[in-house]
Amino acid sequence: MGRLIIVSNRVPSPHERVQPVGGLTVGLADVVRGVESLWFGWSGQHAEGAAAQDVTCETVAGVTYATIDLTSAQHERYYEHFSNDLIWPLFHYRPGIITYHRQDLAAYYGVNDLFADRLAPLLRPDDTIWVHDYHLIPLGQALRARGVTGKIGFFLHIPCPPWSVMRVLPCAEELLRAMAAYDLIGVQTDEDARNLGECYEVMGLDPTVRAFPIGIDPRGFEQEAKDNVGDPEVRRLRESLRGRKLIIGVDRLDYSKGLLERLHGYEAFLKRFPEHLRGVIFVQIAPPSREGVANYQALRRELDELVGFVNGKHADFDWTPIRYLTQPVPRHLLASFHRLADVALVTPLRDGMNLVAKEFVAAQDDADPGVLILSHFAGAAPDMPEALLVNPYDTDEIADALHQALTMPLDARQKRWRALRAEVGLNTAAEWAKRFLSTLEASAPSS
Ligand code: GDG
Repeated sequence: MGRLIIVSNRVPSPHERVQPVGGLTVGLADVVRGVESLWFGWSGQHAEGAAAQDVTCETVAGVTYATIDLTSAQHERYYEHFSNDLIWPLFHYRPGIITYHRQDLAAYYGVNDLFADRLAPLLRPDDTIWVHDYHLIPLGQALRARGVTGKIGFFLHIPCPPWSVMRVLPCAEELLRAMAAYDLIGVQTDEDARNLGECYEVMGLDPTVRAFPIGIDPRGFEQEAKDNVGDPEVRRLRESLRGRKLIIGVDRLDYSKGLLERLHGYEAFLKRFPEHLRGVIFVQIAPPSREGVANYQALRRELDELVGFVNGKHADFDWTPIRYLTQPVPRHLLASFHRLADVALVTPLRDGMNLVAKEFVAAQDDADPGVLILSHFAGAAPDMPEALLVNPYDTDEIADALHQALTMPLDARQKRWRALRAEVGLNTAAEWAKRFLSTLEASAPSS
């Protein structure tokens, strides 16, 4: 058995390996643990000139982290523009907010070629290569062009829209053709697999596409949640609640997460169910991401404004309905915060999977479990029917679900939570990786 080679846009820095934020790094951190592996990608650093493109290697606990820097121009065009201002919104069904420039497409291919140039010499013939996410769609093809013959699989962490949306991308066919060079293409849900299958049908191609819903390490997360309930910071949160119910939201600050819609829903709840005024506190943790992209800056401003508006309108001099934190919270505290919470609000407008929904479930306890409110449009929704499923565009539905969750009797909460916990326990990150990699090993070579 050769090594496992993971390739993703970002390789976590030593600090991020301990405190990963973001679904992909969290999921993969669990996968590489204990396997001889090499993780290749961008360091997160900028450097100009030829030195930027040298590979730096560091081996920690059997995992070699091999990184290159990018120039600021590469970062801007490949990462901010093409990946995050075009593919990300389009694949999240938002063609109305995309920006396309041919120079960005060229930079996208340029960085994928650079990755292939730097990675190919590090490879051994029996390595299995697993490429992650939308930044690296053409990488498999670029590696093949450099004579790499081992198995190469690809996993798309974000949703895949149907052809009618996909074709808005001016280079859609070219990119999908490049993606077809992988021996296996994994997506999150059956809906994504159907959509991608439809795109390939239109193009007359038939690559292997399968759904592999990603999971978490539920025991690990549960343990962190239990172990840290006595932490002074967690105690501070509990004491500050003074017996009020806690509603929690945890998201990267991203328009796909439905944060504005959630706040409107919460406001409708405060208006329509005044009996809960002063009896609840909504803690929204929303660390900013992709701060160089204009749409994210605009969302940040809108959120700041809306939180201020709702708090100003409904607060009393000794109670504030929303606590809004843009500082990331350390993972062990986050786990215990989830454990304290009575309700989690997870309302993406579209989401590949959404690990937060699964983490909330893992952190709860059977004696007094909280209730998960989950958007239909999260990839997690089809496997979590015991959550209170909502359409995030319907503010009143969010309001109703909040009232229902906060007044739900213990036995009903336990019944729902036990079913959800069983599901989260079955489809773990480790199982996800095992299923993907064994399907990849068994796949027929694509070239
Ligand atoms: C992509 C897809 C798919 C968040 N805030 C803090 C923090 N987080 C952690 C969460 C969770 C992760 O970041 C976010 O994961 P999600 O799955 O919710 O979302 P994306 O980052 O958009 O991930 C997504 C995922 O990839 C995996 O395939 O599920 O659909 O979009 O683990 O807990 N962690 C810490 N502090 C924070 O403030 N420590």
